[in-house]
Amino acid sequence: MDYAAEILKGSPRALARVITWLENEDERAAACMEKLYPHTGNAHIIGITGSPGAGKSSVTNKLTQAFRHQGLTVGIVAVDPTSPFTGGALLGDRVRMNDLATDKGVFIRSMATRGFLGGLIQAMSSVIKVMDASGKDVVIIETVGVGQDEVDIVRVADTTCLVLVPGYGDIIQSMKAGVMEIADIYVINKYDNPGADQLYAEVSHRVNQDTLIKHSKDETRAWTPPVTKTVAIDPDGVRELVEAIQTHQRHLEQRGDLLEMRKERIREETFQMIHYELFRVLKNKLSENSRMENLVEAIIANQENPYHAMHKMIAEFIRMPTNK
Ligand SMILES: Nc1nc2c(ncn2[C@@H]2O[C@H](COP(=O)(O)OP(=O)(O)OP(=O)(O)O)[C@@H](O)[C@H]2O)c(=O)[nH]1
Ligand SMILES: [Mg+2]
Repeated sequence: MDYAAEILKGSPRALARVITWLENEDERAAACMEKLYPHTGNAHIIGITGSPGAGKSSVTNKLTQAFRHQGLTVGIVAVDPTSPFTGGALLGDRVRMNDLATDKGVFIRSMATRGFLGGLIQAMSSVIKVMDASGKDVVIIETVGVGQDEVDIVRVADTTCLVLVPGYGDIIQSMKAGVMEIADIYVINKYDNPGADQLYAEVSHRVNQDTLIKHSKDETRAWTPPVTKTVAIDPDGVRELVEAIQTHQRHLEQRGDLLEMRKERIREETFQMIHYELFRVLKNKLSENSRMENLVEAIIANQENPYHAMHKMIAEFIRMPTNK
């Protein structure tokens, strides 16, 4: 079966299969990605990040409904830092996303953050590309913005939304820690809860300060991140956010930032791909005939040292014929 061709025709089964390959770092994914790549670059990639329980899934759900009303198709990747397959969080997500589950214009997938030899970001950006190639107009990535991994994931998004909620004592702290800087749009969710106006004022103040500094440094990229109010449990509760996201998309397109961003991303991704592939090939090579084990023994016995061994291995590797 030609999975790439099936994905291009929009088959959700083929889409699911290839994403599984990517998750398992199965070699079959590579050939497929090569065929799909020319069909990517059309989707608008939106990152939704924020503390656990901030309402990311609820916001994602409501955004998806809004995009569907506009006739757009949507892919969703929920990144669970713990266990997406057995964890309660996913169950919760399933319930909240129930109304989307039967919609053919929506594809939902959850992904673990652990274990990727080739790097989570690379696996993630491939998953996004598969969804993009399958014809999704919008791809939404939901991730808890706590660890470095999660912050990095957000870098693959065109538009990053940071979901904040009133009543958390750590807001100002996270602002200081630099988590705030990744946002293109701030979302004050649970606006129906007490303390929302105060949080809105704090965040707006902070954004204005930051923007003043940024603008004085770089006039051409001026974008003031809007602070939006949402109530993700209300039917019409994310309207302001939808508008902000689409304004940001137009901003990127008009200012040519999108092209710059994509170039930067291609540069980064290509380096990463080469890096991990070299690593994989070399690691396989070193596992043959207990070579690594012998090397370790030699180092322990003071007959070899790792610096010298490294140069020797690399020199040998560079002379190696490629298998393609
Ligand atoms: N009152 C109120 N409750 C909300 C709002 N948005 C979400 N919730 C509730 O907050 C809880 C958590 O929402 P989720 O959407 O699961 O939050 P999340 O950020 O995806 O959570 P994790 O994925 O577990 O980190 C649920 O009980 C939602 O119903 C809102 O705007 N107002
Ligand atoms: Mg969630």
